[in-house]
Amino acid sequence: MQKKQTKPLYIRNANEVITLKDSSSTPLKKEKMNDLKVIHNGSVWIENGIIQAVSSDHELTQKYEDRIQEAEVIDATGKVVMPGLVDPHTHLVYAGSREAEFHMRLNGATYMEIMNSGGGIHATTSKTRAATEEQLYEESKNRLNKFLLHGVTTVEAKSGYGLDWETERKQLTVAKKLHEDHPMDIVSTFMGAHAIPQAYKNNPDIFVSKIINEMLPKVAADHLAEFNDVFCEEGVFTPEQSKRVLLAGKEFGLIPKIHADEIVSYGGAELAAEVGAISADHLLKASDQGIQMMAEKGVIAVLLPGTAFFLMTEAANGRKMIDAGVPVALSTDCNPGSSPTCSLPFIMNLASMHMGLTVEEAITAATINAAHAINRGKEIGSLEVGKKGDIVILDIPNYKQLNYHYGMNHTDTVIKNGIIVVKAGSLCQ
Ligand code: IZC
Ligand code: ZN
Repeated sequence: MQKKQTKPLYIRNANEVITLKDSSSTPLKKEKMNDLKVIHNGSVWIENGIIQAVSSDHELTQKYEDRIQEAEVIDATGKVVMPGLVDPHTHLVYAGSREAEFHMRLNGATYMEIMNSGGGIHATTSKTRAATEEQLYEESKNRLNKFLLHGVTTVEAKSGYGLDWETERKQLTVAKKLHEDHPMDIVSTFMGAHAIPQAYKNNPDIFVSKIINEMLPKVAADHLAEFNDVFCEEGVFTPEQSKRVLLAGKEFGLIPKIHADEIVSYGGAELAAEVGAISADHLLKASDQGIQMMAEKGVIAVLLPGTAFFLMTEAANGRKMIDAGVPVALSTDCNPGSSPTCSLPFIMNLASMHMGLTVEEAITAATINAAHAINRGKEIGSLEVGKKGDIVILDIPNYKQLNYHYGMNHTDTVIKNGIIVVKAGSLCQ
């Protein structure tokens, strides 16, 4: 797909342009999450992939009077224009699928029981180890296309289905290649500490040392990731082991992230605050003290209500976290076991229905706060002069309909780096 646009792009006269304009360079908290800074009858001028102006159609038509002829014009009359959605937590690069486990769960088995009997993450690890780099690339590219069709223009992608260096590197290499070849931007996270491999079942600390002494140095030396994540959960990595891995990653310049307090309350939120993680993700069972500590340290809560939905458990208490002053972001958690979806808009709907977020808070959480959760708050997540031309045009007359028609895809047009990549709901080739 093409990566360069020569003509300026002029998106004109949207019913609503959701700008999320904010002069601070930190994630939005509390009542600020409700302020979308909407322009009615708004327009956006993009050039060289970067937003040059966002204002009323009247103002921009005057400003660019002499240049409209040379621009490619998109008429957004009757529609909503908003920042491209950002997904800050995905397990994008994997092989195969696990629908058989879904049926086992429908018959009463739990996610952890399946994992402990050698399925779950272990099943995907076997398939990912066996896949060629080309197969992994094709499967992951397919998912990226589905994300784009749902208005997502940047995703974070974790490794963690190798649990050996060769396969972890293969996953991170695929993510890097897709970042270069595909219109989507991909931000990589190393997650060697995703599960204890079967071979180390009785010696988990030896595996932890392997991650620290053998894998992390190579991730850093080859610039394969920016973040370092750990599945801190009872039966997986203890808070002590998680802390070792995260602090060691920090020594190599990798920013900590944590899968925290998903299934039991395990001190994950507290650990996130203690090690200075950029985000703590899941948090269904986070303690009040952990939430308080996250608020004090400004750790972003990346909430994944699709996972609770798919595992048929109660979602995290997003309302309580926002009220406590924790900046909240949203994500699909796209993975083959606990959240096989690329629909971030559906996750936004769940955030309102099952976590008590307003429509406005859900939009903030899937754009500017999600961008901050992957350290991209200065480049994406809002429509402001100087930011990337990453924009979604929705075929709805006002943003409140985004969460209202649940399970539907309103994406009409997607613009990535100032280039139209989805038109009338279909991918441009
Ligand atoms: O493949 O099950 N929770 N990691 C932690 C996952 C879910 C992914 C999976
Ligand atoms: Zn995850």
